[in-house]
Amino acid sequence: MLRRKILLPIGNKLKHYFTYVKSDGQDHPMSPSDFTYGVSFQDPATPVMEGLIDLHNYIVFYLILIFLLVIWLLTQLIHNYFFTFTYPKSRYESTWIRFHYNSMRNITHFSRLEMGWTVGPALILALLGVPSFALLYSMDEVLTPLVTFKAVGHQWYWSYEFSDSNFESEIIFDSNVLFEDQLKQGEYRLLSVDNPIVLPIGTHIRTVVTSMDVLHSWAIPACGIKIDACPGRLNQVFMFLQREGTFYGQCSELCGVSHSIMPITLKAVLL
Ligand SMILES: [Cu+2]
Repeated sequence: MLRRKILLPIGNKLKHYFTYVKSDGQDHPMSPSDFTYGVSFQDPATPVMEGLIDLHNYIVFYLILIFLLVIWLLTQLIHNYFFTFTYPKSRYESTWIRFHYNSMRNITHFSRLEMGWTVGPALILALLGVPSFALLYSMDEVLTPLVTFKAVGHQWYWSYEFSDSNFESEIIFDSNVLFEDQLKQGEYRLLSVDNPIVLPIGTHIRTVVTSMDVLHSWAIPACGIKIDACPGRLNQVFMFLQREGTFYGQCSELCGVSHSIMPITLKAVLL
């Protein structure tokens, strides 16, 4: 009864979230990266994104400790404040008030404690700063890239240029969004483009980002990339794709009325 009336319907509802229908019409188990209602980061495709996720988890550890400490201090404060203005109604209450008075007495004008709560946060900041700077500078590291390409922002599409001397001839193409009536099964609305950029895995890639008109931002969360595209200026960013896949991003700088229709689709392939 319980199983048929309650558990099975709930299970079927949940199954809907954990499966998706592929083009063959069959339900297939989802991989964690396909999770429709995910709230965390996308699966990383580059070492930089792995580092960013690790740093995030590291910082959240301290964040939880500080949160618990502050909540504990606040409850103690409210508790003691309450007892300060309470006239004892019984012997039991007066014992409690005395206990709290005695336990709080040492907290005011306590110079060693004050030194502690000055030095403690400074130490925590240093603990957060060291891995953060290490990651920041490693992201800027220039490793001789095999492929260099240029991503140029336009109102409102991206164009890509492979005009490196490594290539026999220049490859220049525009990458426009696919509108709803152009989408095929498996493509994403406002994320899929007609000409995705195809890049090799397992090699160092340099992206040079600029803009033709206004500020745009070239961003792919799975690759840990978000870099401004400024007119008249070249910004460079490095990536080392570790796995095959299709990675999506969007322009991340408010650039005009059609800011939402200039996504980025990157296909990482094994060459
Ligand atoms: Cu833009």
